[in-house]
Amino acid sequence: MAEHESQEFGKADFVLLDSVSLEEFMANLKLRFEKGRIYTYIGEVVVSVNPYRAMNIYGRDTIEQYKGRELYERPPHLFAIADAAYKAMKRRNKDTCIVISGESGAGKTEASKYIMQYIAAITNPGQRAEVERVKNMLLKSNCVLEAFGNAKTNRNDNSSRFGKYMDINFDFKGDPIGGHINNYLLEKSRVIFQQEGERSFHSFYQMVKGGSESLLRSLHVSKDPTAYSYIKVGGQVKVGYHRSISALTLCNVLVFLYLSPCDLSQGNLTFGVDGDTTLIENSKVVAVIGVLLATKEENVGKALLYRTVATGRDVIDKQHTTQEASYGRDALAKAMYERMFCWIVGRINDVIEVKNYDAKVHGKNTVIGVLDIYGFEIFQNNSFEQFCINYCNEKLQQLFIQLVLRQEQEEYQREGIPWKHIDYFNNQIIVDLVELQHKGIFSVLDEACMTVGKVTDEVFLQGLNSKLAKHAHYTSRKLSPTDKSLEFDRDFRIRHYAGDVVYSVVGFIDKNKDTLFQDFKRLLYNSSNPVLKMMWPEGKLSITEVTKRPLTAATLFKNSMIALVENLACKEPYYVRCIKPNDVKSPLLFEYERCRHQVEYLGLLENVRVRRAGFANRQEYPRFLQRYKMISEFTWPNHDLPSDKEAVKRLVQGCGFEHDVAYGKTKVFVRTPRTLFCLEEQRDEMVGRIVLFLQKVWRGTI
Ligand code: AD9
Ligand code: MG
Repeated sequence: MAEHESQEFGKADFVLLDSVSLEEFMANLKLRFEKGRIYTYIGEVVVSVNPYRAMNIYGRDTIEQYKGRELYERPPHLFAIADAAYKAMKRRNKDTCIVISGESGAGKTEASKYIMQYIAAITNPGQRAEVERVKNMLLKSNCVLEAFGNAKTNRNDNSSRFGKYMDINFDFKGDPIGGHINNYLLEKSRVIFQQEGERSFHSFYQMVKGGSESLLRSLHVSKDPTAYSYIKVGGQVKVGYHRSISALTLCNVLVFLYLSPCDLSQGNLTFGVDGDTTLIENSKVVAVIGVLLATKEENVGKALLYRTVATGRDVIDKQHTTQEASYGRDALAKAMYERMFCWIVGRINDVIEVKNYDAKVHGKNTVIGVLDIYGFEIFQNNSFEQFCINYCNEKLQQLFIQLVLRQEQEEYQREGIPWKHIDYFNNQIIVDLVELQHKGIFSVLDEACMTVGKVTDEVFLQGLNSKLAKHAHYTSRKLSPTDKSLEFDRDFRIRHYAGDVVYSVVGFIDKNKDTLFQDFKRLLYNSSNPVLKMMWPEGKLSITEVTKRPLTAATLFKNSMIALVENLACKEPYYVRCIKPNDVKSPLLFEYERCRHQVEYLGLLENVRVRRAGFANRQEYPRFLQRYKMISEFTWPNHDLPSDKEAVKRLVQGCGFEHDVAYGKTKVFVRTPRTLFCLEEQRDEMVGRIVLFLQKVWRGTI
């Protein structure tokens, strides 16, 4: 018996459980985890539990076992889902996407890398050089982006601090010919601050610890990470998560050499006062920044201490207070890192973009998208970044509901298939709470930011309280004064689909406005380093030309999420649902309650119910008939029944699959994949016979 059909390892598909209850589901998940079977299906959805240990299941031999196979032929695996997405794309010319979701540390990023490795391994049998180049770049880009965009958090030592959606383009042969990466909101505040126990982005420590003596000297960088206030805030400078710095040379990350050290140096800049004058206390640092930014030292000093403002027709230099100067310094450090990150993504895109492909000659190029985004997270202290990250996870959950739970049920209703509705929690209400025009939290935040004069985070919180007082998923200290989880006046709480999160409003206004004084933009634009100059085109504008208010961080993020969801929704989706078994990164521990919670909020049980009651496959009558009509004497070569529906009924009856099929208004629904396999087999056999017959006719032997 094949392993996945054996009882010893539990059920390979939750759909096969004897009865669908939370207890049975959990027992199966636990058994499989303990037996080292980290993947289980719900139909075509892969449920994955993070093993927290190296598994010997991703090698070349395993890849070979999954190549070209149907989902049910082998034990559940990411490779099977990757193969299914690939086959759908190749055989049916469909754009597909693989959406990987789950909370922080659940294994999304690792899964996305295995999926990409699989796709790379099974394509380009002809070893075309250009395709090999593209494949290498796609794989290596992961390394670079992780160095710059991942960091140790208290949830995950290698936590993605940006969202990533990667399209891989394929030619008509099914070989990758290019790709494109979209990145979403980098958590740039990490450049200047980390919570206790956390670190800044890996790249800083990799540079300080991994850079050669001469490189560091030329960059004026110390080998001691504790020398830098920006990257030691979290008290964790040890390079626990270490990837070789050589990966960085790959895409010629020139700017890394200038911007990261510059960020580091800047963190050490402090400001003081002398009478009415604000001063830079450690001018040596300014000199280093001047060198690194390829600009004059005095220009750096001026941009840090003054702001050019237009008053009527006059343009004057207004001196910063020490507080404003520190704010400007931090804003600059964050902005430079973020621009660098986007620039790196842009360079990778330049290298991997599809070139020389003529759709008119070669046919449409198709796409597999892989989404690996930051997972839902709750920290001791949750701010604007967590709010955005958790909103993003709400959006993805909503997409899952739409595509997997709702659309499926609606289709049965539409088609008149007898169907008992399966209830699930619809998180649209929380998505609305965040993003609805005029009433949602983002709107209230934008309104507060738009207000002229000094707006505080508290004003924003008041706005929330007055607009959302009655909302079932919102509360705050003011609205629930006796609630113990709301410790401070600045706190508000959202009841997310995945749990309650208390956010502190402190910093929301600043982070949303995301102001960077124009003086800095001009400083960078005027750098004699051409790459830096290119990164800051808006520095070209003079103070009197800058009038337009840029979109806020929240609006930009919301728009990018809406676009992402629209993009995913028009592709054929494949899902990987990742579960984190414990909070201590142990390979042995299956914390029951923690896993149960995830199974519940991910809607996995509902997924099983819909799937079990539902049908694996559906096809419109004419299409079904077209494909299988040769199997039945009533339908081959043409039928004389009153409708295609009647003909399909006749065909199915003839094959003896009546019990496994339902007839909708426009489509026939097939419950189990096995029936489809049988139909396919019979079809193959008949096609073979027909071909033989025709050959004989042509040869004149009949
Ligand atoms: V976050 O939302 O970016 O914070 P992810 O991406 O869900 O999170 P990640 O893939 O980074 O989590 O996994 C966390 C850690 O779990 C990894 O660094 C590995 O140490 C471990 N892990 C995850 N998946 C596997 C696996 N298939 N095999 C072995 C794994 N270890
Ligand atoms: Mg990740």
